Parts: sequence; structure tokens; C-alpha cells
Amino acid sequence: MKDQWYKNAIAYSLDVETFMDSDGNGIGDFQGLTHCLDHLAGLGITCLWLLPFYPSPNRDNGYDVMDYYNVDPRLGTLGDFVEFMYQARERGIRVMVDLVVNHTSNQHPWSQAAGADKNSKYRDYYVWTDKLPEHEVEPVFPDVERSVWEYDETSQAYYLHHFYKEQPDLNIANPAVQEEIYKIMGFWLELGVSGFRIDAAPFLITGIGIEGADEKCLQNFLSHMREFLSSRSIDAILLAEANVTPDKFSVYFGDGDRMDMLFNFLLNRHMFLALARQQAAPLIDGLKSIPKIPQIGQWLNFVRNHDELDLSGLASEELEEVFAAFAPEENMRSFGRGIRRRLPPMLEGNCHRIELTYSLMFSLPGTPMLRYGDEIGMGDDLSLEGRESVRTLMQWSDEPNGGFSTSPEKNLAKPTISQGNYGYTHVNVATEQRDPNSLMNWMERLIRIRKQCPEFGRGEWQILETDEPCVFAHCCEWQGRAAIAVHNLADRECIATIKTKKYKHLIELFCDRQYEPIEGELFSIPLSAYGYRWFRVNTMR
Ligand code: TEU
Repeated sequence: MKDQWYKNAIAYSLDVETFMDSDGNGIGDFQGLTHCLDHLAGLGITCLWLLPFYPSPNRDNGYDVMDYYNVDPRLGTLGDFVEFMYQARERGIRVMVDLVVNHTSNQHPWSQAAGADKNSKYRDYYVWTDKLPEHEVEPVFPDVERSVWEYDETSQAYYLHHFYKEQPDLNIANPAVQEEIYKIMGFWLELGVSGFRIDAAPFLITGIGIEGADEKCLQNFLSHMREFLSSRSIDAILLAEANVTPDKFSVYFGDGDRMDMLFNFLLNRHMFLALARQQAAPLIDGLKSIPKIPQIGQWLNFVRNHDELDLSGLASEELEEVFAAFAPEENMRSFGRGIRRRLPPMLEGNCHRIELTYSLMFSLPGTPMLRYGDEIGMGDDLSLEGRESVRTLMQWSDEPNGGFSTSPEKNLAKPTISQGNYGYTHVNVATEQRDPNSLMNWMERLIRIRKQCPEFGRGEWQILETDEPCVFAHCCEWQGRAAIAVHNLADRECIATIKTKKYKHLIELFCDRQYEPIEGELFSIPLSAYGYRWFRVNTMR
């Protein structure tokens, strides 16, 4: 059986470009990242997901790849990548990379050749039509693109692009394209990666515009990718970015023969609805709506990612509630479906509520993931366009450019946050390292305790009913052990009475303040406003 290391990994996502600049040119690079691995190891991170670092014209933050077999020269060389892989391995940190194969950049040689010559063997690498279909799907960036079809003057046909028009969609029904994808996977596996994040997975397998495309056949490609992966590595995994409804989950997990892991978009938006309402019910409903997945499968939980907080699966009244609570101004929203802010500003900097949210996310069934800057409580910059608001530079110290780079400010890859409550003069790694009460030191403890509770990653979960609608309590059991977490989502203290099951011999593992120990049975649990308590049920007694 496959090693299920990913079920209790502590994941962390970052963009090399915005993490650390080693040579003072204003752009983050692999040498800089390698230098910062001790920070990640110290935090307790065990798995990194690197956003695309391949050569790219950067129309879409690197999600428009020009060459799948190289490192963007702005970020370093393949040699730097290999050195980074070695140093990560030395620290017990696995590395996953983004596999962006729904589309290429229009600067990719395949795309250039396909556009220039209808008889090129690369023509069928992409999806073309002479006539626009009657019913069109909506582009993912409706504020910029009006259609998913773009007319190409040179070859006098339309090509498909779900994202920007500079990102033509690949035709994965073409066996030659499938072979290319295996080759790309094989390349990075040989360089030691532990798996791939499959970008835009649902778009990859839609078949829109592909003549005679068979849906089941395209979906089967997910199994073929997995077969290829297993033929080359015993423990590498596939993680799909698939923001889809529960009836579609089985397409991605298959019978345990497709994706190993999926981002838990569903639970993410239910968590935000629960936080907005200060009630546990939306979270409970969210968990209950997730069908059972194959044993080998896992969910990856997160608070925020590098895109907007996508609320599109919520009903419109629910969406309005979350907007009203966390994005009251139009400029904080994007595409009418999401929020382009980081968590701390959404919660108005309330540190109890910020801790509550991470404590909750880390205890939810699945594997937890942080994003760079989460550990220090970084903010956003709403003066920047679209998703750029949450992609500012990592803040390492109170030195110029937040210690990210010694370059003049005008050369920085992206802006840094220098002003206001989230400015790097006080929100930064070095300052928080010294302060025993900082978010970063708290986060390090959260990670340490989460590692002591593999039940949350691997166990069977159950909701513990309470008489307080604002309290979310759950228990995860695995191999005869149990871990319990109780979270008060409301801004008032309370005493929650557990209704369903009584647990004895509890050990308090983690909490927001000192509480009186619970003697005997777990029954009445005092909680402060936004309080949280984790317990281990001691089965040894
Ligand atoms: O995102 C793909 C994607 O499906 C989401 O952006 C989607 O728009 C949203 O969740 C609606 O469900 C990935 C990357 O995360 C994003 O940064 C890229 O722009 C995109 O792929 C294109 O590669």
C-alpha cells in the first residue's frame, strides 16, 4: 500500500518570486527560498507547494507557461532548483509543483507553431473552431474576457481559452498532448518532487469544443496520469484544484485510482459562512454534504489561497452575508463571487478571532495548508488590481522592503506593504520571532500540537452536538485514539454542553487561555469569546 504521508502533512504554499530575493535584483529566487528553508522547518512545515516558477511572460502570475522543462531565469536556474530540493530534503520537507497543463502561454513554441501553420503537428495540440457555438460557457475572468473563443487572424479560426486569451487551452483528447504531459511529470519526478498540483482540473477534462470528445474518456485521463505517476514513484501524489459540487467529487477521486487529494473549497466557503454568522450550522452542513471518499483520498484544508476567496457555491443570500461581514466595500470583492482580501483584515485584526480560524482549519478532517505570510498575519493591499492585492512580498524584518530584497523599491517584483497596521515595520518574521506572544509563535505551537493529533488527518470524524449554536465541536477517532476540538465562533463567552457522547479522561492539549481542567466526563465546556480547546481522550487509563 502507498505511504499516506500526505494525510498528516503540514502544507505551505508560496511563490518563489515573492518569497526572498538573494541577489538584490528585486525578484525572489530559488537561492533566496533555499536560504529561508530553516524558517519553514522551524515552523514545522513538512510539504511545500510551489506556485509556477517556469519561464513565462507572466500574463497570469506564471500560470501561462512557455517552457515546462525550465526555471524562469528571473528566479534562478535548474541547478538552483536541484540545490533547493536537496536542502529541503535535508530538512524533511517534501516539495510539490504546479502542473499547469489545461493551457499553455501563447508564447509557448507549440502555440506559436500551431497558429502559424494549420498543417503543423502542433495544430491539434489546441482546440479550434471555424464557427462560434450557439451556447457559450462563461470565461473565468469575465471582467477582462468576453468569450472563451478568440479569433486568430493568421489561421482564420477561433481557439479556446477558459482563462486569459494569452492562455490557449490544450486539447487533452489528443494522445500526443497526453504523452507530453507524462513527459513533463516524469521530468520533475526525476528531480525529486513529491507530487503535482493539477491546475484548473475541471477545465482540463471538459471537452468543450473538442469534436467527438467523450466525457468519460477525458475523465479517464485522470486515472492515466495516476498510473503514470505510480509507475515512476512509490509515494508521489496528485492534488487537484477542482472547485466542483459534491456530485462531481467521485470524478476526481475515482475508486482511489485518480487524485490522492483535493482542495476543500466546499468546506472553506462553509467555514467562512459559519464565521460570518457566528454559528456552527453551516460548517456542520458543509461537512455532512461531503460524500465518503476512497480510503486513499484526502482533503486539503486552507483559509486563503493566492486567488480570490471563492464563494460561488453559496446561495446568493449566503454570499451576501459573507460579503457584508468580511468584504463590505465593493473594492474588496472580485468577479461578484469572491473576496480579494487576506484573513486578518477581514477579521479587523482581531487576534482572538484569527487564532480561532486557524485552530478550526487545522482541526478539520483533512490536511492543513498555510500560505506564505499566514504565519505572521500579513495583510493585503486593495489599491492593487484584482488578485494582486493578496500577492504582496513576504515580510521578513523591519528593514527596507521588509527584508525581502536590498534592491531599490522601484525594481521590486511586486509591491510590499509598508504602511498601516499590516506594514512590515511591525508585521514581520524577525519581530514575531522575538515576541513569545506573537501569532508566529502561536502558529508554531499549533503546528506542533496538530502533529500530535494524527486523528484529525486520518480518523473517522463525528460532530458532537452541543446546546450552543455558536459552538462547533467534533471528534476524530483513529486506531483506538481520539482527538476532540471545540470552537466558539461567537464574540461572547459561553458554556457548551455536549449532548451526544460522554468522553472520560481528557487531556487538554491546546487552548486560547488557561481553563480549569475538566474532571471526569466531558460534558460542560466553558469557552471564552472566540475560544477554542483541543483535547485528547486518554485511552490508556
Ligand atoms: O485557478 C483556476 C480556477 O479554476 C480558479 O481561479 C477559478 O477561477 C475559481 O476557483 C472559480 O471556481 C488556477 C490558479 O489558481 C489561478 O491563479 C490561475 O489564474 C488559473 O488556474 C489559470 O491557470
